[in-house]
Amino acid sequence: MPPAPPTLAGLTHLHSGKVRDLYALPSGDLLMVASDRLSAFDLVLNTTIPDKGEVLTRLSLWWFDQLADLVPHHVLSADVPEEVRGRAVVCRRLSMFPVECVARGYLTGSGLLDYRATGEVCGLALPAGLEDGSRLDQPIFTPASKAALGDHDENVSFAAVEAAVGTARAAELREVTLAVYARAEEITRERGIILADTKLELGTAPDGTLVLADEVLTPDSSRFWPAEDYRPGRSQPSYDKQVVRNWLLSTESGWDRASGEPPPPLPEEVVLLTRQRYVEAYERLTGETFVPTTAPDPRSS
Ligand code: Q0Z
Repeated sequence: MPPAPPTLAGLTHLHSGKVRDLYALPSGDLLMVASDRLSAFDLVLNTTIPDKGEVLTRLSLWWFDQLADLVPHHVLSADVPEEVRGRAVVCRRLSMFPVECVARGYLTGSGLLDYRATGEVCGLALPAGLEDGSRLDQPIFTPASKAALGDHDENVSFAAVEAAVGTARAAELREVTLAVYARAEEITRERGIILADTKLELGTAPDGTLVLADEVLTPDSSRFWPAEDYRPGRSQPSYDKQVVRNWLLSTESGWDRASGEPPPPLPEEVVLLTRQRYVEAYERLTGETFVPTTAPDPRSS
């Protein structure tokens, strides 16, 4: 069993995703907590990756800073309860759009499946002959409807977004999503990392301002591929999770993905290599050394 979400004194637990937990603060703001949990093959593993929550939280904060001239973000403070220090942020409670805002510069995953079935992704016709990992001539906005926990988001047409949020807001969502992708892709490319796609969550403040929420441009919300290993025509190795996937699929794990059995615990070397990949992604992207926040000592104070 994966670890239960932490209970935090005085806070109301609102939602849990596969690897994150959201709480309401007495102020009316939200506390978003990134755990060290890891998902693979759509399952949450029963082994955690030390520092993953902190690395992703810090990476997301760094990206919000890189994007601040394009779109305001929801983060108010990193001053959080000590038991979640380093891996949580206080954020403004927004009215969220009921759509995942995805930009793709490369074709893979659900976009590839849709393309193979119809020649289109979200109603956008793509040229014939594309394969897994193909770079698109122009990045595309491929919105998805939010599914219940455990279900997959469903790709939807731009017209469906217009029907859900209105034509003017739909155009804004597309514009900001593609602008964020363009900025981020330029940054990752300079650092030898391909940004294949990214998923954003946007909301509005009480005055109607569009605000970027959730986590942004982490390996959990985006596909990062090491540029040196890029070869279209096959599935690309994942920057962060490839070691985990390879081990789970190896005979050594003893796990049969089709069995319906939960995956076995990861060996220590797989945990440490995966932790190192998250740290390396953070350091390569930000140019900063990752120094973990000192873990709170439960015996102190
Ligand atoms: C984000 C999610 C998580 C489970 C709601 N600033 C905001 N205002 C209103 N709602 C949200 C946010 Cl970030 C919001 N999620 C996604 C996050 C655990 C689900 F940490 N849901």
